Amino acid sequence: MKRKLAGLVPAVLALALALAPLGAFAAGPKFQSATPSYTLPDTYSIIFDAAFADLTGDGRQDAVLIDLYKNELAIFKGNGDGTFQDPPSYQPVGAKPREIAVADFDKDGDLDLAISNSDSHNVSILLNRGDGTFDTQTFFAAGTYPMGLAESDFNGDGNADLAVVDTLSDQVSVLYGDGHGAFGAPVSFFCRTYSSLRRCRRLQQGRTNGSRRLQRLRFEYQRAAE
Ligand SMILES: [Ca+2]
Ligand SMILES: [Ca+2]
Ligand SMILES: [Ca+2]
Repeated sequence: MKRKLAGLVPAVLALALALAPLGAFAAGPKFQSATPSYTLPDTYSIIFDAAFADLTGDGRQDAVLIDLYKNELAIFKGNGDGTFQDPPSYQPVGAKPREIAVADFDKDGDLDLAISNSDSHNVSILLNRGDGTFDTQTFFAAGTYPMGLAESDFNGDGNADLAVVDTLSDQVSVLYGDGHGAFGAPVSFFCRTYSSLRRCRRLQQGRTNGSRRLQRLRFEYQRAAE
């Protein structure tokens, strides 16, 4: 559903890498220059995560970048030929946004966005109007200093849920979705020890065919422990 580039990268780099042909990586660590490239206009912009999904419903992949410095998203609409419309549109999010998850949280047929905001200790939910514009964000509490973020239907009720890694408390918080774009209070699982990590693994395994999600959660655990 999306491609992600996690971590701190220069503001111009994320889309440049995204646009590089896959063949450029096949023969070794050679990078092909990617043109055009896209740059966020603010000198201090810091792209912390990126996601690629069709947010406008036209069958073309769009790009969403998190600007950690400005506490906002930049959304580049895709042209379907490897280029994007520039300038992007912007959406405010919480304090120090970290990661993006994409899913249809209100089950109306278009893709919505969830953003973990570490310094406001919550998740922003942006519901898509169907054309790549979004309703005013809604915040949901997500533990202490949330960073890593993954979506899945963890309890099998057909509604997309969120798992958030709370980096200052070494725990994973799960926010269960109601299928209308809202989420319940976070349910936390400690992951400091191996036994409690196994409990988190079982949480993931409760999802049907959830092996890929399991790997993701384990990865996030490792990041949280750094
Ligand atoms: Ca699109
Ligand atoms: Ca939706
Ligand atoms: Ca669910």
